Amino acid sequence: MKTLTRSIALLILFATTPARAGEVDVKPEADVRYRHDALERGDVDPGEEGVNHRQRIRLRFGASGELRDDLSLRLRVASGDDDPVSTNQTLTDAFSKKSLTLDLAYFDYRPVKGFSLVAGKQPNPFFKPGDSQMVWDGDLTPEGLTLLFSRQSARVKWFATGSSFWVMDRRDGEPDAFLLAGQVGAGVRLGEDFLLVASGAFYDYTALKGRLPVYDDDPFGNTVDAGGLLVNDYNLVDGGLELRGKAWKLPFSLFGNVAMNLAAEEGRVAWLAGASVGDPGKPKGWRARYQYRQVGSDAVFGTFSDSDFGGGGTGTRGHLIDGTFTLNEHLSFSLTLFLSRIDDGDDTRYQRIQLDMLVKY
Ligand SMILES: [Ca+2]
Ligand SMILES: [Ca+2]
Ligand SMILES: [Ca+2]
Repeated sequence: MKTLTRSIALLILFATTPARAGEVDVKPEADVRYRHDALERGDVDPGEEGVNHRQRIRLRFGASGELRDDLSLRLRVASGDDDPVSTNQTLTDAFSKKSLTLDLAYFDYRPVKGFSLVAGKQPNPFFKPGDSQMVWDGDLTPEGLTLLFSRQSARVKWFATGSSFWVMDRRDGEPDAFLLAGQVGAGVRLGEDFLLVASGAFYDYTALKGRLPVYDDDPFGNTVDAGGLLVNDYNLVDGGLELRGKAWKLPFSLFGNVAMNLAAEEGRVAWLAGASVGDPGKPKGWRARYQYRQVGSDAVFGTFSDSDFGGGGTGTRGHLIDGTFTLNEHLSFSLTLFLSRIDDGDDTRYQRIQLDMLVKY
């Protein structure tokens, strides 16, 4: 199946290379990240058993085509196995050949000004304050249909997003599991230098409660019963706020995100607050960022939340510090530090350092 996916993906990529594309405006995209990852779980001294060093690569390679003014399509393959929240490939197994997977495959149709219909395996359409991964891991590419609306006036940009995503296709009369999601928000310009973005969302999962976890038989921190079945439904309300601006010529951002699962009785709240300074978007640009996060065991759906913080999933709390330096338009460096604890009854300490080199075009 994997070989088939890879062959189809590569075929389409070749078919859309600029030389053969005729009138269509095709843009290739690619990035490769090389990462050193050091994880320490539990109260052990560094260097002792319990610290795991590893190096990992991530490749993403694709193309997008503007077919008409109102229609575009995009395809991307990535390294890794089929993990929904990671495309990393650990360097291991005697230089064995590594697999490619289908990461994005969708089209974007804009029949009316301000409206957009996105269909397929697509980028996450929801606004996330400060790139927060509390509810949605940054690698997640959901599958289904999204309708987007946006309207720009002099100082305010309104946006509304509605999605119907297929979480699990089941058969033999078993109900399929969906994620039905809606988000509304606005970005407001305040004076010359400030932008305030506020959002509110409702994320309703169907047909999860009383069933097995949907990926890898792992609830990723969510509560399961003695038989391994999910105890709760997930009906999330989510609020986000971000203030971007400039102070003493330095770009900064303040951000916060709160989510609550209305269907759970315990561990139902998650929140995050943080700040960043700098802008890594240009050559010689840099950014330093800090956030504190607390995620109740059933506050969000664990399978789709951050795969790195606290070892991944829910039932975590702690600090996240990261810095990025962009040397030139193709090369940047990052350092990320996780200082967290896991709500596993023992309050296990989880620390992690990631050192990244990223090359992209
Ligand atoms: Ca991830
Ligand atoms: Ca079905
Ligand atoms: Ca529900």
